[in-house]
Amino acid sequence: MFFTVLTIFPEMFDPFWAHGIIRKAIEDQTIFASATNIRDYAEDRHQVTDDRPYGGGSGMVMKPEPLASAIRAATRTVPEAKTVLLTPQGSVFDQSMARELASFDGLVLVCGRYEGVDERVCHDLIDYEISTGDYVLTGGELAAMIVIDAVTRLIPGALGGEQAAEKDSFANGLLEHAHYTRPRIFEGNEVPEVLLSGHHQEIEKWRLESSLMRTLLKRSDLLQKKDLDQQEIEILKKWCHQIEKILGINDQRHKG
Ligand code: 4FV
Repeated sequence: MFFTVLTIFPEMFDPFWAHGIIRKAIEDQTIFASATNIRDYAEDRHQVTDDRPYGGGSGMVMKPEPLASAIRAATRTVPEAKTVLLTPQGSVFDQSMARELASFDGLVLVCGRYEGVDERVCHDLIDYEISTGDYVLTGGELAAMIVIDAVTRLIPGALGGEQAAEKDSFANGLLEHAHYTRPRIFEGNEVPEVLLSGHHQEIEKWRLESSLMRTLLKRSDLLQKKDLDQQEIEILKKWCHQIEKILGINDQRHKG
């Protein structure tokens, strides 16, 4: 996977390339990553990349010429790359989009600044408009890092042996189960006994129930759009049963 970032602040990516799984993936050549300064494609001697908006108003807009030249240069280097503009106008990024992007050989990530980029660039040169969320950033760089991070994790070999992306949150449409590590007792709170049992089937069942409960309580929207399998249906029905029983007893108590 080739990541090419187009930005007026390429140095922002230096610490990002130099740490953790991203650093290892670059060292192992699992990914190839570079940040290019859009200014290098501005032909005037002041390398201007922004200008005042037609129609007036506050703020500046990124000029189309330097951006278009930078995008064309990047796609000449990686012809099969998809171009991505990070913008609040885009489809909100999620794990399934990360999986889709991870299937390509290359991504050219365009980071806007100021009020945004000239619309004509979006029209002719952008394959994907992606937003990392409904808020306004000062630039697309942080959003580009989020996309690169989430996509890199899905590239085979990027995560060391012990980690597996298919066990991720959202991999099965659920939030991840609760995680515990030593000490067995922390400030009086014990690790759930089943996790110490070595009984892998019981542990998997506990983890599925933990995932389902956390998703039910924190992100029931995810459960509503998930295609539940038989085991998940059984667990949810069991909980419904328990809740109806409690409500029934409570009714009796009040009718008493
Ligand atoms: C953004 C987002 C975002 C908008 C104007 C940069 C800023 C400035 N990008 N997801 N939310 N971009 O707010 O991706 O150019």
